[in-house]
Amino acid sequence: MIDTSIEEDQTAITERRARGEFVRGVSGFRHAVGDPDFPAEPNRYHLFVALNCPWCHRVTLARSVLGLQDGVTMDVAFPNRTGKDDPEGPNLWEFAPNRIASLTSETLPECTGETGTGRGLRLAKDIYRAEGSEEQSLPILYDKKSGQIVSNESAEIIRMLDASAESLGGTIPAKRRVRLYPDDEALRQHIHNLNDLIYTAINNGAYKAGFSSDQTIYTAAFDAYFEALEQLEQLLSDGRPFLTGIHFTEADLRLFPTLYRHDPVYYVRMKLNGARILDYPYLWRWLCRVYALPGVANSGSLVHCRQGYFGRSWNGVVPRGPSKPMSYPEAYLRPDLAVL
Ligand SMILES: N[C@@H](CCC(=O)N[C@@H](CS)C(=O)NCC(=O)O)C(=O)O
Repeated sequence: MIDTSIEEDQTAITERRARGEFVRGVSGFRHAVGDPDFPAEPNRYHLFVALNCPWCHRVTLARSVLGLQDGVTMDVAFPNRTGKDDPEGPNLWEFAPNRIASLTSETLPECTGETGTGRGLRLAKDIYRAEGSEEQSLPILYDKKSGQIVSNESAEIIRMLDASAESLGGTIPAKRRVRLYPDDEALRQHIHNLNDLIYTAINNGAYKAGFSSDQTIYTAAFDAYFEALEQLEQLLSDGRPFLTGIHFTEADLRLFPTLYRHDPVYYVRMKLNGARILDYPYLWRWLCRVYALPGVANSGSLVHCRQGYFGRSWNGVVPRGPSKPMSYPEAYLRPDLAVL
């Protein structure tokens, strides 16, 4: 049985997909930094990400809050995939720093070429092809020394970065650095339980709502998503700053990418228009609190999110809002916007 806090159950995947259910596949590369072939060393590992992808957002967050910006290098793909006129085919992640975003009519300054392999590849798919794999997903953790993919599973990548932060070249001294997955067994159990709920109903649930073409599956995903938000609002209503108590952990990190996208993107794109996060005062304060942590604000980009999610859906036009009560992400600097 697959751990549902990491990946979806793959039972009857063909039939489920044929019925219109969005079912996420499994990640094929599951090595770990710390394995004999992949020792933890500064400046040996590289991340390939797209800033609109919420799974990539987990790893950019972990890299920043752990102070690994120097120790683990990174390339950023353009938020829209290749088009149908591309010689390699449509729907592929591309490293294209010169591509123009329709939202801004400019290039996106965060986008880079591909620098991790030393071969200046254009597509993420080319990184997989070099290993005989047909996968194409981001994020990828890559070993620059051996020229191999270590892992393409974000849930596991963030654990590795946390466990080996020091040896990977982390710049924050251990006593000041957050521990995403602390040693305490009871706390770990609490994190597992939260991960399970957050992955199934919220992180992946948002995709199930937005990308399934069956009304019944959509309705179930919509209901589960808002029930889970309600449950987390209750949990935070005792005044605790973070989900497990006083410390920011992996559970908070994994909730953040979805809630950060909810009001400005998912409310419309994933048809999750039951409520805004702004309508949940405790969740809103939690969101602002996490946004204010050092390294968090600049590990994501709502420009990339809006360009990526809307630029490939419907007619490709990107909605302008929200503008009331404020534009985003500036709203995340205002915990007081939601009245307790
Ligand atoms: N299990 C993976 C899932 C990653 C994933 O689904 N990434 C999406 C982007 S949001 C992707 O690249 N999918 C492949 C594709 O659509 O071509 C993880 O969490 O790391």
